[in-house]
Amino acid sequence: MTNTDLKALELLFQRPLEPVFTTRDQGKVVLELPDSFYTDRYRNDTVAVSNRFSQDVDLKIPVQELANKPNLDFAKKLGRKNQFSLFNDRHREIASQLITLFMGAPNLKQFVSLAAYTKDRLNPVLFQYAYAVAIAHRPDTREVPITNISQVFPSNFVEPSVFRDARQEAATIGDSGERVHVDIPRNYTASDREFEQRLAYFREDIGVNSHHWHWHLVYPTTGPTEVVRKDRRGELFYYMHHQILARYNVERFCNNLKRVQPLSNLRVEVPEGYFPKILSSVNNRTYPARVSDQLLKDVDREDAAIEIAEVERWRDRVLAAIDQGFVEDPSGTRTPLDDVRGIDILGNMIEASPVLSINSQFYGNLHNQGHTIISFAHDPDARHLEEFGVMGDVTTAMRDPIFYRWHGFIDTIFNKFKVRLDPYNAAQLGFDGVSVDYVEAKIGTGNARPNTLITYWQKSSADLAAGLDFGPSADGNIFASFTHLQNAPFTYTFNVTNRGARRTGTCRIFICPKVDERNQPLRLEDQRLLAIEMDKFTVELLPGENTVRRQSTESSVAIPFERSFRPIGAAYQPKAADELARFRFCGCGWPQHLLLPKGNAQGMLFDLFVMISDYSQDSVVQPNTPNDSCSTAYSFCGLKDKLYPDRRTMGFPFDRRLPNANLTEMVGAFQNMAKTDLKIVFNDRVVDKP
Ligand code: CUO
Repeated sequence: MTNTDLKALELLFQRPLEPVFTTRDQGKVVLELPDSFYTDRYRNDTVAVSNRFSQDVDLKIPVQELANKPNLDFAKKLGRKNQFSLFNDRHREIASQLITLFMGAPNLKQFVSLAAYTKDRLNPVLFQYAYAVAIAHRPDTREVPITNISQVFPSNFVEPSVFRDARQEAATIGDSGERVHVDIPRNYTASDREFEQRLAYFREDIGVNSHHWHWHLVYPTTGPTEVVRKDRRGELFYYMHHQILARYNVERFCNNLKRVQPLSNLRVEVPEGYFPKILSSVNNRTYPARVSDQLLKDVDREDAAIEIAEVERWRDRVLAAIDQGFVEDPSGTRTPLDDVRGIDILGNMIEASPVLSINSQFYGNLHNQGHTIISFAHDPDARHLEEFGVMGDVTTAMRDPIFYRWHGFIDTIFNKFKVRLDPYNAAQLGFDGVSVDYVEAKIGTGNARPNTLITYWQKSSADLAAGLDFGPSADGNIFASFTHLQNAPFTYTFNVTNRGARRTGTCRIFICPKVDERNQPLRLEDQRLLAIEMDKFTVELLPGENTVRRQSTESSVAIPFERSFRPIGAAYQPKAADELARFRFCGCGWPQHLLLPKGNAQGMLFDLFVMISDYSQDSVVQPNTPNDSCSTAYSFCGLKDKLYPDRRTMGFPFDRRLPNANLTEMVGAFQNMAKTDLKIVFNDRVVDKP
């Protein structure tokens, strides 16, 4: 990166707990601060401190004095060693003010100064969150890559003994220039006595959790309007989390477990316990656990207070609104919950975003406060001085089995609304004159058997050096190896006949499980709720026969491994302008290595469903903003600064009831749809990443 201001911004993602005057980029770069930037602890030693850290560096980046020093009193309530939660009202309010402050910096240089000045004066997790939101939304920071959260705060993602190994390894071989490798153990949170442990590979996957963090970073609930108010954000809250649920439930079938039971009753004991064993970076304590059969309680703490009865009241009001078919704003004006805008209104109201909720006084803050109650179940009145558990933090919530029960409940509310809408009719589902005649998915290009896909374990590594504060700044990075599910890349091939003039269609690919965990066939209504979106793209159809080919790695829901875990440091940055552009803001998206569910050893059966819909009913006229070069995961993440690029409601056609008795009948009734049996075979072996 040529511009040193942009470089400085990138460096502020590294070593989040170290003072801003220490070196970054493996000891190669240092920021030169005005004396007034040093915190009281170092104020009397500014010369000595800056000399110490500016020896042997290749680059010194001067930081401008601030025109006005900001008053940071608003953030004082959150100490530097406290946990920061996006689900906590007070924390969100602090974050909102900080984002507003960052967004308001008049130019790039002053933004660098503001960030450098505030970093050591604020809670480090709060800082990194608000800072990343500002980088993602300021027009002048478009080129700054947002470092993946698993690399900024690795302790939130991996088993803590790894860090001791990493420091030890780096101290012994780090200076030799060799790469330091450490192993993250598998299956460390529970034994196989706990059935839920069968899903640990999914819940504790680094890519899954960093995707979730990144999604909430792109779609904050509070902050300046231009940051919060995004096209169809409430609907995307529903849809992205709904897809996570569908994937999780299917993954459970693969492991002989039944679907999650939605957490609809907050007054009975929760059988699922969870002992996360990961460390919080800010205070070096492990995240608190929740024992099995814990009863949830009203939360009455200085940092959070919420009664279960209040959450129940909000739930009942939301359900009543759905039953009545309209919502009311504070002045009593009614807005109908129709088939176009209804789901978006509900998403923002249930999550809830205080900026976008139609009436947060009345409909409350249902989903967020559910997270709060669950996350404090172990210490609801702070008598043990414990902080929240993993459910309190978007970087860690998806590790806990109860996440899927709570979101399962939220999803049932959204579905109550969806089933009230009329089933899709023939005009909405069909595409006259277009027929899909043949569908297959096949691994590679050789003679593999069509429609048999393979999953296996893969060992990969990610660089965690950026987040290892006070660690060795030796030349070389620290690679942590971990084992994750992987799928063999495959190609879809469709034959499509177009009996009209040249036209455009949207190709929608889903897989639906055919049977449940007991091998019982699923009804269309169940398949609809469990349909996993695999891909969505436009196709140009010439008159006559067309063959459409698409690689699984091009999926519109997923991003490749390399984009989730790109290495840190100048040496790894692309030099060419177009590649550099692709490098920025690209971390949101389902991990490609979990694109397919695990399947099972015998081969689990799915319907591979393909539909080509009429693009003239799907297309969206975009505002004239620069192209986003990393738009590949738009189904889950939308497009930066643009409208959601598909006019149909998200999940179409499976988001609403369908007019047919089963999928075979539906595909028979509509020529623009086709399906085939697909088998996913799991191969229980570990392969090193090539
Ligand atoms: Cu993503 Cu509950 O919204 O965690």
